[in-house]
Amino acid sequence: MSTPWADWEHVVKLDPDKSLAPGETFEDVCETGTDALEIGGTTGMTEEKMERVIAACGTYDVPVYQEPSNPAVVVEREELDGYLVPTVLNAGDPFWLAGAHKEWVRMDDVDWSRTHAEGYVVLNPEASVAEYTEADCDLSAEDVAAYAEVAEHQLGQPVVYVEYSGTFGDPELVAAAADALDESALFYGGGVHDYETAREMGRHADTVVVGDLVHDEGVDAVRETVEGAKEA
Ligand code: 1GP
Repeated sequence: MSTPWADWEHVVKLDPDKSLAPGETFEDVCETGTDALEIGGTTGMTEEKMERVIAACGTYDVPVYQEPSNPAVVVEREELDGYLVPTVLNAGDPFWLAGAHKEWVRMDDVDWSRTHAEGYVVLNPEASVAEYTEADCDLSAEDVAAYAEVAEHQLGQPVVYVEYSGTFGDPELVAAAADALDESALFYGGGVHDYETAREMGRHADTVVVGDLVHDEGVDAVRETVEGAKEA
């Protein structure tokens, strides 16, 4: 199995429903030193918005992956290196475990050779992804570790994603997930906003994902997080 994320220490997640910081371009984002771009967002997504961002990012020397939040926004474009497709392990609504995926397979001719599963554990109850999926965020470190083990060994998912979108998470829970994994990679995302926060989570996670910061603060702040993740 190919594992393109094996060397990723830092990823920028671009939300096509949000704009970049004033005066900045996608080229600037690609020059921060980040290892890959994930294009995805939970709300307000359309195929057109996805296509616009993917087309704009695809001309630089950074891999571009789509992370679709629902089957209707999956796009096929030559600029894409592949798809990172979430399942939400602690979703209250099973649609987000396999239902959305079933609809996708019915609609599209899925290119499985470029499609990789991410097992999400959603932990910020205030985040729209938590509301959307009715996630049970009231989890202990042991719960998170157990979900990580299920993702790897029961479901065969090559990536486990501890998701605190919008807030900085509990490093102990991230460490517990890391300890539970053998081969699968651990992504962490949520509230990473400077060198220290990136370094802290980078000590536990294989890959640190930065989202809002690129839209709210811009590329100088993102560059600091790249350094933090890489020096962890
Ligand atoms: C969101 O995990 C990512 O899916 C990043 O979170 O926007 O809080 O950086 P932030």
